[in-house]
Amino acid sequence: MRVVILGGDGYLGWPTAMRFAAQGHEVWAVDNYFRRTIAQQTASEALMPNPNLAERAALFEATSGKPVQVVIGDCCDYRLLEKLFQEARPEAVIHYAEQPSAPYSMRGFDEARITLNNNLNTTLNVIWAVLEYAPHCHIIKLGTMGEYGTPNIDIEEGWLGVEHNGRRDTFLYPRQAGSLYHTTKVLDTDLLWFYVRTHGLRATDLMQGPVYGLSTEEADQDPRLWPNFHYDDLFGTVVNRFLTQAVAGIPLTVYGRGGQTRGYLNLKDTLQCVELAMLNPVEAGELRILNQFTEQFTVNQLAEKVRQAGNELGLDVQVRSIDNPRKEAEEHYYNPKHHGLLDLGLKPHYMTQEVLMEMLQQVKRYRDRIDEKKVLPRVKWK
Ligand code: USQ
Repeated sequence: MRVVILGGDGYLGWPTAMRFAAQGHEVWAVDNYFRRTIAQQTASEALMPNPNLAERAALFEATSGKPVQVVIGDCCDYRLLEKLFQEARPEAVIHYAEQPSAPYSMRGFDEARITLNNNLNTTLNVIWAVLEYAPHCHIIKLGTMGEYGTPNIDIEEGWLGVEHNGRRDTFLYPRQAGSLYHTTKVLDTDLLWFYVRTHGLRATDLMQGPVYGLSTEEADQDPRLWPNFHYDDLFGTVVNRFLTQAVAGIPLTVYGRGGQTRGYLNLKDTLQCVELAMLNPVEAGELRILNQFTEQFTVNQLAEKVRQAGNELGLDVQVRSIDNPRKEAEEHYYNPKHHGLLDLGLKPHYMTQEVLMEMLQQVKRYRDRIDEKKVLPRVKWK
């Protein structure tokens, strides 16, 4: 298939570009290094040095023989997408091109505005590029489980049947996000749903939980192909942070009481999920919403798992609760459905001790590059 990956330099975008190219798809990876730039501006650089996108693509082509076409540019610039969509006529577009950090979006007015502008403008541009230049193209957009928040009822897969005064209808599941970043994803879903209803787009919105890992079949060929791995308080997700803290001898930073529960998944499963969505497109006029995670844990359970894996490797891992910089429920009901992707054929890679130990070994190779100043939270919600 001809597939355009927006945000192709990112933690998920680059591994996806390699995977699809390896499978023989024709791939365009688009990025303006926005995440690299704001990471540098906030002293939140990734653990490993990552070659730039053109260098990565050249390295990957040298090892695999498969090309990834690189486009450096800003998806907020509609002219860039117009030109690309006219040339590529994509059958699928994977939309990752968003500011991905909740804490960054809560840092101040400028970061709030940047997050809102970037995320919504990009989504609107993608929708219009499809409408005008590739009307059959399947939009696969990365949303987040954080759109739902932590309601005190079961979380359905995107939609909720409601009975009211003896009548029944189905609506988008109520959403109440916990950060401005997560709220932009709620707004993205509404935008998509509007254009699906009115213009007959075909779209899949993936409600993904926090991802962990470094390893994919393609990245394992050469550490220079690894995705950007963040352990800082802004761009690092909790498992990647805990693993790095364990290696550096920093007590694992459990925020508050640690009962916060989320649905997690291995990076390898993100690739499977996106591929399954692409290979099983929806009909025109359909918005499919899939909850994308494989298992759920509290923060305390994660810390305990990392502590045990670290101890197996002879690391003395301590766990310490610190003041929660976020405004979120620290003990709550959490029961989200997630059978859509399993029904499509997802084969999960679970968070076993072996998987955690392998990741600890990978991080240990870069022990000297861990900067302790990047670890403690620098942004407070309230
Ligand atoms: N947490 C800690 N200690 C830490 C870091 C995080 O206790 O050192 C807690 C957080 O308070 C939260 C949970 O761990 O309750 C998850 O935090 P996270 O930073 O891993 O995830 P989050 O900020 O929600 O965002 C990440 C990605 C985002 C994606 C989201 C999926 O950065 O792009 O949308 O995961 S979800 O969390 O399901 O909304």
